[in-house]
Amino acid sequence: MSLVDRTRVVLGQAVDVYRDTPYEQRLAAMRDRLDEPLRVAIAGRIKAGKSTLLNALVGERLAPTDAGECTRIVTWYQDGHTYQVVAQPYQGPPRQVRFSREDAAIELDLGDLGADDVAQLEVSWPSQALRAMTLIDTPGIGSLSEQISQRSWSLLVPDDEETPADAVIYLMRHLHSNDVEFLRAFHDVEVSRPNPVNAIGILSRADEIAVGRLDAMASAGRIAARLSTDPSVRKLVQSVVPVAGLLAETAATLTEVEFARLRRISELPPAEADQLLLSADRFVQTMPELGMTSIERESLLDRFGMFGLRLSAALLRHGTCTISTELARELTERSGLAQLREILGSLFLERRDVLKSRSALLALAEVTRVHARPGSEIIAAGVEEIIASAHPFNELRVLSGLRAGWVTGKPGVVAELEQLLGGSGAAPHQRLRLPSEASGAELEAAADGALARWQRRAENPLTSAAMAVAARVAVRSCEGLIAGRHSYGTADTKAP
Ligand SMILES: Nc1nc2c(ncn2[C@@H]2O[C@H](COP(=O)(O)OP(=O)(O)OP(=O)(O)O)[C@@H](O)[C@H]2O)c(=O)[nH]1
Ligand SMILES: [Mg+2]
Repeated sequence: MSLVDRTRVVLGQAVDVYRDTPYEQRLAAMRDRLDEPLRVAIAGRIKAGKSTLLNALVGERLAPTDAGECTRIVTWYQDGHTYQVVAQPYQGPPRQVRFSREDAAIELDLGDLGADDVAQLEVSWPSQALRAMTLIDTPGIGSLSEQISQRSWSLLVPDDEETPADAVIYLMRHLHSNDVEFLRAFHDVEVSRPNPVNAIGILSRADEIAVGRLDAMASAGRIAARLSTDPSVRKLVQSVVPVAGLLAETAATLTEVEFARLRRISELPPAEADQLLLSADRFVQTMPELGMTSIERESLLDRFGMFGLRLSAALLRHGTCTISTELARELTERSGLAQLREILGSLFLERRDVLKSRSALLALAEVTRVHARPGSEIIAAGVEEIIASAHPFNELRVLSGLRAGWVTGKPGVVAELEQLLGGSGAAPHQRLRLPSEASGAELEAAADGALARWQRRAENPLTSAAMAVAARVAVRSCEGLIAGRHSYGTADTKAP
């Protein structure tokens, strides 16, 4: 039986044990959650670019950016049949919130509710992207003690049993001591809660890194690569990717009017265009013959940033792009969003069942611990059995052990182990370090080779105790690959 099926069964038993108690409904909801999209929270410091990135991922300007009281409320964005916004006030029943679309961005009207009265907002929006994952936008974390930070904090590290998010995208503009403090605190709590296995780091607003110069993304890439190998960062997130969220958001929602204005800039003689794009002030205030008001220029600047303007002008001038859809595609590619999507796919979506089961089992373990009643000890034992025996969890455990530095070895061996266990993606070719077009025979040969190597390591008396345990898990992963039960992310788990 697959991990997610085993989890469903034990949750079903728990619903029976807790029938007619206040927990019955919650347990049933946990079971339903197994069939819902993965829940991914977007977290980080104030103005890190969280809401902008969310919009880029959805491809629409749903989340309010910049000012506005709604940025202070935890907001869920989920796929739905209709467009609807519901507020969950701290007091009183949920209520529908009126919204309008202005300038392509949605505006909410909370009516007589203040932002402080609302525990969370739930936005339903028909969207392909949201069908794969529900996104949770969180208020910026300034200091851990602040009241608003507290809301994000309690979403990510709740006091009670259920973690609302299965995985976290953590935005950092550059590593700040607060980031480390924040990440540590939410990684402290056992295997279940966010740990490097379900957290991805983003070096956000990457276009601003080299003050918007055309090589900004390359510099950002180097910084992100350095961060990704920094041991203190590796303990906290799987990897760090640079993303220029604003550019990605704008590319996804580019209008023909904007395109026409960019074209006008690109048609200036190069020296003049360079002068105009030297600074934001110059762009807004000089060259009246351009025929754009300062308001139009400001809005272009808000949508693209200096880097986006320079890049777009260059792409149009060199003829790399001639129509708006081409420009949009090129900007998306260069924003880092495509790479982020790929990583989200291989690290989160491919192992969504493992991540969802993990959230559910941890929550269930907590319910049985805190609210024991007749029969609950059997449930607790069942949960423990799954957590201890399910192979995907063993893989996750070893992966976090590697990240935390408990499992050590030669760098080459550690790197191989990490990939074999799905640290860079759960697909067989990713585990076996082969190109995606590798043939079945190549995969098989690589899996056989890996099996022999890891068996030797597991049995070698000179292997450290921790590495021997890890090697045995690797052997199981190889056996799984050979048996064709490769997508551990979604498929089976029980030892044969
Ligand atoms: N240049 C540039 N600006 C960005 C980028 N992402 C966001 N911004 C700008 O940064 C400001 C804050 O962006 P938001 O997306 O609202 O940031 P946030 O993290 O959601 O902010 P809070 O929710 O208030 O904490 C806005 O003015 C954005 O336009 C980016 O990738 N590049
Ligand atoms: Mg925000």
